Amino acid sequence: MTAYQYWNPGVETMNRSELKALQLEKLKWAVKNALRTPFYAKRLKEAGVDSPDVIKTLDDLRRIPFTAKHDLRNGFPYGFLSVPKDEIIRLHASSGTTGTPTTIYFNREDIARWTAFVARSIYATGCNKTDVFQNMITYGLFTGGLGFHAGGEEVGMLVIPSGAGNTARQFRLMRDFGTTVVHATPSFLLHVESKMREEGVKRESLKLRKAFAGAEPYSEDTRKRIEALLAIDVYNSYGLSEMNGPGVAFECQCKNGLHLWEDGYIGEIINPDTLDPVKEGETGELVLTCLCREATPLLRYRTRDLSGFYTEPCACGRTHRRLRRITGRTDDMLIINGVNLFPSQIEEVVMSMKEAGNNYLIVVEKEGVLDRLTVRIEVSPALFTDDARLLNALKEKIRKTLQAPITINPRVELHEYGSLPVSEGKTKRVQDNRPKDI
Ligand code: DLL
Repeated sequence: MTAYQYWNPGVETMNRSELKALQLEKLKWAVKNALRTPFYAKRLKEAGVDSPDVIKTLDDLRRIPFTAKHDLRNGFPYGFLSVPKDEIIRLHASSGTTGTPTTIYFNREDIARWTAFVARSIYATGCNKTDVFQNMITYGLFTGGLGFHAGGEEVGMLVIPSGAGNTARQFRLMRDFGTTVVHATPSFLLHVESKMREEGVKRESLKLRKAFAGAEPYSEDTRKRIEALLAIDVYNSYGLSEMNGPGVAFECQCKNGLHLWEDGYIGEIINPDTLDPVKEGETGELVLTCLCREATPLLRYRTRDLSGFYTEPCACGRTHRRLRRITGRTDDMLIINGVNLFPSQIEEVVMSMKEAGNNYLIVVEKEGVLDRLTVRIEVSPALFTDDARLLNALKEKIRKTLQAPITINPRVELHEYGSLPVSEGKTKRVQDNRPKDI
């Protein structure tokens, strides 16, 4: 029997009606904060929510309009600030693609509350103060570095702020200090494994037993691959800068969906087209309301992430609902000659094929009037050969395996192990080279 670890059993296993009562109380607090910001003062009043007293039950949440990323951008720099500037002690920002950053400000209590959620998440995976934690992710404006750093310290682990990149140094730190847990993007973990082989690092020389992997979508097959190659347990970690960063939803030792910490966040799943709630258990866009940050309130924020709630309870005893693995975003869907394709569909196939290496890239181009999909795949070192006949047979096998589930006939290019670009941060798996004005 697994002895499940709770950071705060009173809250983590609270019955659903108590949890909802707590959410209602915190929602009123969040609305009160929001009314102090220039953005919500206008937006909420227009919607008739001019006081927290309008919120009488959790269903009244639906009286609050959605907030979108472009609202945050338009509110830059201080449109969402609810406290005097001299009370804020930190900011985090994501640059996005269009240039104007989305910026979140924290006061001292906000940082403490966020840290407690990250600590709870780390503890839920079975880590404790005896662990040595190497945080192999970017520090800086990105929330993954400082967020996990503070959470790890709160748990009492020895935290090594190694940051991302430089695998040779990562291996040295792991050996010197007996690292037991690492945090990285899943693609960086795959890269670490390739480098281990290349540099002849023996698995037995390391004490590694767990990894937290998140910040980008990955499939169950990718998790299994990392677990098998590195002989560790991998826990899925979900968060976004707008909701503080990591520590929003996290897998427990059951590794079967991510507990959304519902005393910190209210989660809704909506149909992104009609904006109506989907039926219990169905997939849709995740909308989050932050109940744990004072300085920058965000209510009913449209994450664009696609997920859904599991309906059955978790064996660990936690009552906070679990989100299914995030498969992609409403905005990363590719339309190829009219067929909808999510990059995650390709990843599932690539990661389930033992012939495929750890890295791949999806390229979309125009060929005449038609779209052309090419999947560049690294091949396992043992299979890469000069024999054109063998390579062609392998290419054909991969092409057929891909074509069946995606219903698009892709061009497959095989690449030598370690030759496709690797990123230290979030990996860009899609290159859409089609002209934008067509
Ligand atoms: O990625 C926060 C974070 C840091 C999460 C470290 C986990 C670990 P952003 O840079 O704002 O924040 O990016 C947020 O990344 O809306 C999702 O689209 C995606 N994402 C994050 N975690 C996962 C995950 C951080 N576990 C955006 N699975 C989110 C799938 C994820 N996508």
